[in-house]
Amino acid sequence: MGSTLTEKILKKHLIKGKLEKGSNISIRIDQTLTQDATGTMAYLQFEAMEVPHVLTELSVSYVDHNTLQTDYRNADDHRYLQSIAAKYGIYFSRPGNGICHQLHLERFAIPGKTLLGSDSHTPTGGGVGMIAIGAGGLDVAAAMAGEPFYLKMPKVVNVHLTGKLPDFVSAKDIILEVLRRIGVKGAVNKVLEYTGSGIQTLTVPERGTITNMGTETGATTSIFPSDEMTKNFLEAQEREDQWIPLEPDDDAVYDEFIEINLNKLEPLIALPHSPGNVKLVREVEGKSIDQVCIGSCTNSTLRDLKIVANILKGKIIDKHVSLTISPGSRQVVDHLINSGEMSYLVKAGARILENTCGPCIGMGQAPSTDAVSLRTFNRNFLGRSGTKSANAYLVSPETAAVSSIFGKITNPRKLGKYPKIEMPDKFIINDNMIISPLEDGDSIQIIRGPNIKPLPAFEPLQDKLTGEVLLKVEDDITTDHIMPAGAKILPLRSNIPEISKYVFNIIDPTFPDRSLQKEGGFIIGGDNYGQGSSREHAAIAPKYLGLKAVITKSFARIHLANLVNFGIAPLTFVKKEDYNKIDQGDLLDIELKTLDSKKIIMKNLTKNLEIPLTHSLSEMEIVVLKAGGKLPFIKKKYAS
Ligand code: MIC
Ligand code: SF4
Repeated sequence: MGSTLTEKILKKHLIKGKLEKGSNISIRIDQTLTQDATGTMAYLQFEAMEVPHVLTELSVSYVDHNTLQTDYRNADDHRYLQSIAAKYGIYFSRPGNGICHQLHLERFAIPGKTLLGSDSHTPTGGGVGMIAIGAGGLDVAAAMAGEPFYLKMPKVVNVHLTGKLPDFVSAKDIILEVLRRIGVKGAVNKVLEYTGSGIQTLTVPERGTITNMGTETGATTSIFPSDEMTKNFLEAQEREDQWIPLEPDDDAVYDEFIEINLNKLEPLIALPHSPGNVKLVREVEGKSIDQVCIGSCTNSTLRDLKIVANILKGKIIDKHVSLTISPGSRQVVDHLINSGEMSYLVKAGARILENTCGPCIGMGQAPSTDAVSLRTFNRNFLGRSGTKSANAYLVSPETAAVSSIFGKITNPRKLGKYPKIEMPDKFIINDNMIISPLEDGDSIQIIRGPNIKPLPAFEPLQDKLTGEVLLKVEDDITTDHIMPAGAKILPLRSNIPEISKYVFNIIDPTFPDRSLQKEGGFIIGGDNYGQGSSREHAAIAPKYLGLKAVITKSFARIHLANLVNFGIAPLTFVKKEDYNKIDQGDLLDIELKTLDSKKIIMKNLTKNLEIPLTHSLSEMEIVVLKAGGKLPFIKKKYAS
């Protein structure tokens, strides 16, 4: 019986466990990446581990999220991160150099390696045939300290592509089609592995768009083989020595199968407020738009911006539309300037922003009241744009650019002729905004600004949890609901007491005060609780407010791990319908002595009911949870 590519790479990195679906395994991590919004906390935790130097083959710290710098706080974080990188042997990508995933793909991703990143879109690296996984900052800090990464052996889904994309249909439409078929929880604890003749037509950056947004299906990661296309890409990045061929065996056995005929794909669009709410562009054509944002780690490659530039060449955007462009990297900008294509964008009226996440995470460019915003990004959750009443739609660069001309959601085919673009054989390489690690960083002083507060210490988990249901929520609650981002809140990422004031701000701004008054309590959730980002602040800040356990129908992978890492019990209903037996305000009593047996009894004291609960935690996770989280657990380990 042959192996999938996922199994082959995992096998090479396996430390403990068996590669059997659903069983707990641990793997060696070769590379890590962090970005500044999660990185400050991750490195505070790394420092607490007291390891003198990172133990990975390569670790990179990117600054791309918090670059608005409306006061000293973002800049202080950048300075802290730069000093940490110098001290501990980490590459440092300076603010403005580009978006972490795009840069990592260009400069560092290597076929066959493992990458763990403190950002949920780390799977972008799967575009060159590596196992690239998003995780909470603490797990990434632990990997830098040489700890293995623990995960459930995922099922492997074969996404078999045939045919060739028609004009005006691009990689974004492929991943939107995957989302249309399986939705935002369709691939939880699964890997999406791409094969078929259709993949030969897709370049690495196009593959990166697909693996990037695979995150929105809940997948652990997504991966393409390493083939001639990969070789060409690495050659063009002057990294041909890092290429190795990698593919699944012909008789590889997959758990599930999805077939997509690229010839038949049409331009697609995700409607508010979920990336899984996918329709044909022509079904919603004609709706007036106020804003178009092109960029993000999904669609800011040279190919994407060249297509946009050539669609806009000689045209002017509609007078009611604001068009922003955030290029993925300086390499992309350099090419656009050299080729003259940057001027097509400028002349058409585009507002050229920094090479950062920008509007994707609400860092500026919030749309107007009730606006319709068309974005090439990967997420359109409620309020994420910075304007709660706005409606964000997710589309390809082609659909975004053509729509910006007409001022309405427009099928890009209306443009008539698909522009031809010329891609360079070699990319312009200029790594002077990446600072290499020092041989010996011992003498480096860490620089901490006043906004950087130490991580609060948390007590071990008690055997019996009592308290009130502070909030009851529906299915598919995202980490953007739990711990919103945006220009106002993101600068508080290194200050837990301050950021905790915004927990659940979008759903119920009274949550933080109520929680503190009641000395903590519980949250009741539906399916896929905690989908979306890797931000561990969605666990740490509620923990700071006294959250003891979250009881749901099911959890998203990264958030579940983050809850354990910070000592919050993630429990699930044995019978999903028991969700209906609890209301906000009910008093609960949960006995955790039986955690190991997975059989837990919860008493609803208000309604005088007993409700059976369970969990999906491994033995290791139970130990971590009981210790009050991963940090006390690791500290204990290094102390002994
Ligand atoms: C996101 O796209 O939501 C983010 C911002 O990149 C997050 C990380 C964070 O919250 O800092 C992610 O995707 O993990
Ligand atoms: Fe940045 Fe947006 Fe990508 Fe997150 S999804 S890393 S905020 S560009």
